[in-house]
Amino acid sequence: METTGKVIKCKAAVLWETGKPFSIEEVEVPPPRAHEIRVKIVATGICRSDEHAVHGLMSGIKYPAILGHEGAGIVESVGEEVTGVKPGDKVIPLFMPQCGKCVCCHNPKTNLCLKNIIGVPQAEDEKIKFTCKGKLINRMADISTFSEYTILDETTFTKIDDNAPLDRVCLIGCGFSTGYGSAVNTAKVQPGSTCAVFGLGGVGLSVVIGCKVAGATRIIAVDINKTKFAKAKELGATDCLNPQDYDQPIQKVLADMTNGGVDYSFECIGRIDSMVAALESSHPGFGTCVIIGVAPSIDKISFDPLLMLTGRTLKGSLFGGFKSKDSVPKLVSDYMAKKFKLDELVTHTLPFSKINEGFELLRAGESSAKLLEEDTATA
Ligand code: COD
Ligand code: ZN
Ligand code: ZN
Repeated sequence: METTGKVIKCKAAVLWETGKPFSIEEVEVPPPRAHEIRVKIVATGICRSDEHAVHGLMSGIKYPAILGHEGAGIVESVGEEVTGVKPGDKVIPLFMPQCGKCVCCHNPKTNLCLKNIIGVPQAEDEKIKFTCKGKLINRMADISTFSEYTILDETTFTKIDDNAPLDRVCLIGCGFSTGYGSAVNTAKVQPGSTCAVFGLGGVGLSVVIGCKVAGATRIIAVDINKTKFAKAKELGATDCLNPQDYDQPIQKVLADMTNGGVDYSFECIGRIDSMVAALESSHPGFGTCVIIGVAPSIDKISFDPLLMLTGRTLKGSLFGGFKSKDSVPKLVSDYMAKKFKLDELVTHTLPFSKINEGFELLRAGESSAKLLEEDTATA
C-alpha cells in the first residue's frame, strides 16, 4: 500500500481537556513497530465508559487523549514479527488484551490478562501513538477507536471473518460481549430459569439477549426510563418494571413476583443501591447476582452479610468473561450464523464528524448504542 511505512495524517476526535467537547483534528499516526499493526477504523460505537472518560472518571487515562474502545476496522499495514494477519484483513480492537503468556491467560477460569490489570511497565512514549499540532496525544485502553487510523499491539486485536459487517460487529468489541457474556459465561444462565436485568442500556439489553439465548423462561427488565421497554421486549424480556411505579423497594416487588427471588440478577447501571437491590432480589440458597456496572471508585458497597450466608452468590464480570482474542472471532461467526440479535442495539448511525452529537444522544438517554461511521480517509 502506498501508505505503508509512512506516517499517516488523518482525522481523529481529540479530547484536549476533560468535560469539553471533542475537536476533530488532523493527527499523525506513525507506522507500526514490531508486534504492532496499523488499522483503518471503519466503525465505532460510543460506550458509557467513553462518557466517563470525557469527564475524567476513568482511571489510567491521561489527557489530551483520543478515546473510543468499541470499534472495528481493516488492517492497513503490519509491523515486523506480526503473524496471522495481513493488510486488508478485518479486525476488532480489544480493550481487554489477551497476551496468552501470563498466569491469568493460562487459567481457563478467568478472562483477565495481567497486561491489563497490573500493567506491564512501559515507558510513557511507548504508550503514545498519536501527535497533533506538535503535541503528544494519549490513548484509551491502548486502542483509541475515535480516529481514522490507530495502532494496535498484537495482544489488543483479533482477526475476524472477511464478510463481517463492521458497522454491526463493532459492538462485539465492548457493550454486546460485556452483557451477553455475563449471562452465558459468568452466570451460566440455565434453561427454564428466571432472570432480572437492572438497567436497559446497550449492556443490559445484551444481557437480555444472552438470557434469552440461554433459555431463560422469565426475563424481568428493570429501568426508570420506560422508553427502553419496547426494545427490551423485542429482545426477549417477558416483564418490564419501573421502580418509580412502586411504593415498595424493587427487590421486594421482584421477590413477590418470583416466589422469593430470581435465579439470576444482573446490575447494568453502575449504582451502589442497584447492586444491593440486585443481590437482594436473587433467591436465597441458589440465586446468583452478577455486577457489571462500575460505580465511582469512592463509592463502597455495603450489605447484610446474611445475604451471602443464606447461599446467594455474588459475582462480577468484565467483558462478559470472554477471553478476548479467542472469543471475539467466534462471537462474530455466531452473529453471522444468526445465533443472536445485534442489529437491534444500533439506535443511531452518524458520520464521525458528528461525534459530539452522538455523545449528546447518550447523555439524553435516547439511545442504547450508537454507531459512528468514519468519514472518508484523508491519509
Ligand atoms: N434504576 C433503574 N435503571 C436505571 C437507574 C436506576 N436507579 N438509573 C439509571 N438507569 C438506567 C438508565 O435509564 C439506562 O437505561 C440504563 O440504566 C443504563 O444504560 P446506559 O446506556 O447508561 O449504559 P450502558 O448499557 O452503555 O452501560 C452500563 C454499564 C453499567 C455497563 C456502564 O455504565 C459501566 O459501568 N461500565 C463499566 C463496566 C465495564 O464492564 N466496562 C467495560 C468497558 S466499557
Ligand atoms: Zn465499553
Ligand atoms: Zn495475559
